[in-house]
Amino acid sequence: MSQPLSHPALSAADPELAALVGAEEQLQADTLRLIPSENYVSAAVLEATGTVLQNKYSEGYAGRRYYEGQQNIDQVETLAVERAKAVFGVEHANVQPYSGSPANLAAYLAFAEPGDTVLGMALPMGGHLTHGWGVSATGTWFRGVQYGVRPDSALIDFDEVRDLARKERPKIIFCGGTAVPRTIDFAAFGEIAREVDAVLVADIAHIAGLIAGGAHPSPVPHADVISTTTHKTLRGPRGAMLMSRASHAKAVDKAVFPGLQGGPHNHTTAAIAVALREAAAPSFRDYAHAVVANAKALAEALLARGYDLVSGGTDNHLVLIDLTSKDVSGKVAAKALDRAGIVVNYNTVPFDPRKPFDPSGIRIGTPSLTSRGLGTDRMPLVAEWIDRSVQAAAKGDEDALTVIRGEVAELMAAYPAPGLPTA
Ligand code: DSN
Repeated sequence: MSQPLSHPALSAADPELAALVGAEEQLQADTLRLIPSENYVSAAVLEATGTVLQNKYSEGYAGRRYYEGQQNIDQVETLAVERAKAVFGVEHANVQPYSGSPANLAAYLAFAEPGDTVLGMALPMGGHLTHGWGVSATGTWFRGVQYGVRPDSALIDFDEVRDLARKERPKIIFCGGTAVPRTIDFAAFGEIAREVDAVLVADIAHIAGLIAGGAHPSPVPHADVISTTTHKTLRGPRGAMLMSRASHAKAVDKAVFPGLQGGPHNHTTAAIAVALREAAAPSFRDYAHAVVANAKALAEALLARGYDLVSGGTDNHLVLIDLTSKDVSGKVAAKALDRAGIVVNYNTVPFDPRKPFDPSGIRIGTPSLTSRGLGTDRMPLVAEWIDRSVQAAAKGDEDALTVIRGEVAELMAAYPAPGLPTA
């Protein structure tokens, strides 16, 4: 069983807050974390985020700052930039965006004017808010046109994407999303974007680690700009990057600073550099392939138990379960799973007749459990726990959930999580 980190200074200065941090460490140690956008960072990445680099202001870019005292910070940022370029094989990298939404907003600022048309995947079909969805600033300040998936296969309908692009002539096309269980065909998107003279932004936030580890095709030959967070499959700190061809470097940099942001978060930049060094190691390739192998094994085990999976399975780290046939809503199931020590999020499924706040599906993924070292042999047990929890949710059987929670904690104790202390 894990013990809370001591955090001596924090405990002395603010015991109330230190206790919450300790409780979160315990929760992350004891539970089976299946949210596909989450992970466990290494102790080295954690340490980098807690350094004095956070004390420093550095508006500008290495060698071109508006504040003095950048002797070390310039080198930190240059390391992160060069490592990003090497890991992803890109000509330009900007490591300053605070997170994924600001990174995407910078792409709008760089390549479109307010009121321009942008084409992105609809949120309920698996896209992201910032791909032009109505409630987001990107769908308010820009004219968002949205594509979806085919009703029969739940795969992206490229005929629809091409037709919309020809008709609407978007300035920007976004590909990628938050609930897409299948390989993104960057080449197909690139061809459409070139035909209509649009800038193609590949949002690889979910799959950046898989791309870095060679477990998903790279968008590099096809996309003009690549946007990613750094904390999902890439296993870095909470942050983001924008990468591009050299010809777009100036526009990207100007949009991030001074267009949208002030000083970069230098402690985050340092941790991004550490994560990218880890991503360049051979063991990261094993991790990336294991994430996918685990997701496929988990999908198979769920199918064998009669679960309906959006698109029938997965090619990546993510599985979207449609619970309609199980007579339990996504929200009820997610909350029951949480009580059983299995952490997921409820999610819409394509063409969901239910509302986003209580949709038909749950979204699960394998990055966190893979980082703890669980392999495909454990996925039938994970599927069994999910199945028993969903059945317990349908029956309101709290005792069953308590039993599962104990079983989960026992197995998790055998797989210490990176960055968390072990007894
Ligand atoms: N919140 C992220 C996710 O969970 O996929 C997307 O921004």
